[in-house]
Amino acid sequence: MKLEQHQITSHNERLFSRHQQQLAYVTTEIQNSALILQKLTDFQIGIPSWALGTGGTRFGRFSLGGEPGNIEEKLEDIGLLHQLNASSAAVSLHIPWDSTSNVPAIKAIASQYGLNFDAMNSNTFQDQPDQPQSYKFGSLQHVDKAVRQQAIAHNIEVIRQGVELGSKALTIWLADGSCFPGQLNFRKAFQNTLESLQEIYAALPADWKVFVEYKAFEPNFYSTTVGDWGQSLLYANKLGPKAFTLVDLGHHLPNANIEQIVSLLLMEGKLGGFHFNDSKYGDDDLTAGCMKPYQLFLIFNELVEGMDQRGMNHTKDLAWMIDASHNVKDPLEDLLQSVEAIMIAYAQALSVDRAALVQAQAENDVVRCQEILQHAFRTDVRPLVAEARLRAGAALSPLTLYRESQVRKELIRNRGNKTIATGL
Ligand SMILES: [Mn+2]
Repeated sequence: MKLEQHQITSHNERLFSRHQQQLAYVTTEIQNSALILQKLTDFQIGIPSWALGTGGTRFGRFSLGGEPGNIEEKLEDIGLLHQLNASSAAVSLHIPWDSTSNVPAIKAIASQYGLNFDAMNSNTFQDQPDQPQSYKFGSLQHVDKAVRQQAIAHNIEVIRQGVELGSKALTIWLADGSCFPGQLNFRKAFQNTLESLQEIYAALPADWKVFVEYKAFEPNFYSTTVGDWGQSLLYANKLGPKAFTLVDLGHHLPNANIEQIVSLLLMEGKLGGFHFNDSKYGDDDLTAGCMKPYQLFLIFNELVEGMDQRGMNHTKDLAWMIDASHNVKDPLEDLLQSVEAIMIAYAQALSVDRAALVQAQAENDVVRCQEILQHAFRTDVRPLVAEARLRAGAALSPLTLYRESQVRKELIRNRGNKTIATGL
């Protein structure tokens, strides 16, 4: 469904005077607010096609109703998010879940909503009904060459479909690893994976990137063949200039210093993109910023500093995507919350007094360093994020308008109560 422009306009009119007061205050507090507004307007976050329906755990899944049943409906839902927040202009597809035989129609729907195709995701972590070989014991790492070949061919097929749609990147996340000590020869698993990745890399078009996503554990519980950023960076370095590491915030062991990882990957020119989410215990795939908003800010602080050091374009040079699963919330509401949290963290990072921080670091003024970062984190930048949306023709409060418009009720009316979105 699509909102009428007058719905957005009248929503904004109702909130406008209060917004003006809040904005006036924050623009006096933050020196570079005009620049921040421009950067917020440009910044776009990729929505994962697999997160538009209710997620589940191995214990069960509780459907919400009105979930998108196909790629067309997924694009409609992301189009609605983008109408509400003007910050969700991309979709990250997952093959085979989103495979389509009608590429021109899909491209037409995407362009109607102003959406681009961000990185394509392959899937060798589960078996499809018609495939001859099983991924039970891995895919690109497998001891049997026939299994590796099947997984390589799948990734190359994902690239082919991505080229047709206008995507420019492939994300490979592998479930490969082992569940028990002794099950796997680590070196052989690494070598097999590297050789497989090299074949996929050779199939990349000149203007494509491949992102190697790492994850500490799960579904394997003893070893993971791309288990951390060091292993991912090893693969990326051995593969070549089109290969990068992808950081998923939920894929670390507890208390990992993700901001330091990000800083060093940027230094090496090997940070490719992001999967935003938040977690308390493991790969919880919760709403970005819901548990550790200060960590999210610190990560963005390193991103902004590191990208500026290298003269990178904040909007285009890294792939910004969400990877989440919604078990108890309306997925669309959850995604609106995640995008908002990411924009807030980005705005806060942009507001850091960089020159003062450099000086305080040089003087070993630890207290001042902390004060500078915490001042940025504790300044309420929400009016700036709202103003960027307003200027782009979106809603001052996307979540409020979503609820006022009774979107979910309408989706259930149109699609039914029992639809199940393909995905996790
Ligand atoms: Mn991920």
